[in-house]
Amino acid sequence: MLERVDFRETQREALRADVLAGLTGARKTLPSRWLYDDRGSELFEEITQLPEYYPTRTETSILRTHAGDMARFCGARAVLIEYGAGAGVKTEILLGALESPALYVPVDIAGDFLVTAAERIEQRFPYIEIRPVVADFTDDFDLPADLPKLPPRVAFFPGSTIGNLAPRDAVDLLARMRGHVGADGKAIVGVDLRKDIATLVAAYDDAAGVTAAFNLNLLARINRELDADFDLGRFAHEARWSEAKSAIEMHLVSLADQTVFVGGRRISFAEGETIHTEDSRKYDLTGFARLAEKAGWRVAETWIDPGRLFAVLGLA
Ligand code: AVJ
Repeated sequence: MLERVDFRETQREALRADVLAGLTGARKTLPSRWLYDDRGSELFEEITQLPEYYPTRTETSILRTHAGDMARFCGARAVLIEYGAGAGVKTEILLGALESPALYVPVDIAGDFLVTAAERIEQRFPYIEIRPVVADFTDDFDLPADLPKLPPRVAFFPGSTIGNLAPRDAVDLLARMRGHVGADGKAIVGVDLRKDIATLVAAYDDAAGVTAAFNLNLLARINRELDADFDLGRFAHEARWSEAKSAIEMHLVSLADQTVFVGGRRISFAEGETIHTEDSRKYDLTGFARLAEKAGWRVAETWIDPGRLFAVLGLA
């Protein structure tokens, strides 16, 4: 319990530092990881069900179709390390296809979430051993020293979360995975692909307004946790395509000249000024292969849907 209170307090301090740094620069920006408080995670779950949001259902169908191949790619007695504990449908598809015995190592920064996730997996797959690791996978961390090294380890990173990272950070994370699994290890990574801009923009600006609510919840969270006074009616969600970055950018646009009191500071917004809240990069297969090679990987397998919307890559 005490540990949880400490974690919340540390998180609040980190949020305050990020908000002040992000909103006092020449161009206002907030790190996308703060989108996922309880409400944000709930809204993201809703996003994955939207007709416009193709990535989750497409990746899930790729996993279902090719689970057998993926399990063979993992090999016998696999040690599956997941970056960001899913315990969702995608994880269960892969775990369900793995030959037993197997070892599942979910890595997540939220300890209580990790425990719930591990319990669910334990119930569904009693023959799979689980070794949860509490760590921020966007930073360097060590795996438990007694984790088996012998059956090649496999890093699992679904969801195209790799797309939220700047290419340099994506290479760092892929290199960290290489370090964790070793030279004979493997990785299975979900990557959202470039496609026509209308499809991309619609996926991040849905008709029902769920993505707008998801983005605006960041301001509600800052109001809640930092006693700020953002007026949510005076900011609007925007999703725009950046050709230069090959990314969908999410922004919150100020609808008026206004000032907001946040973290003990008064921050001015001009009408039309934005807070940049997320990048979601879209790769083509050769572009991602180049990125992976910089981190010491080669693309060994490409599992893709017939519409070529999304790819699950086997790296070796
Ligand atoms: C789960 C982080 C990959 O970038 O598509 C969905 C997050 N943001 N709609 C994505 C998100 C807006 C999502 N990721």
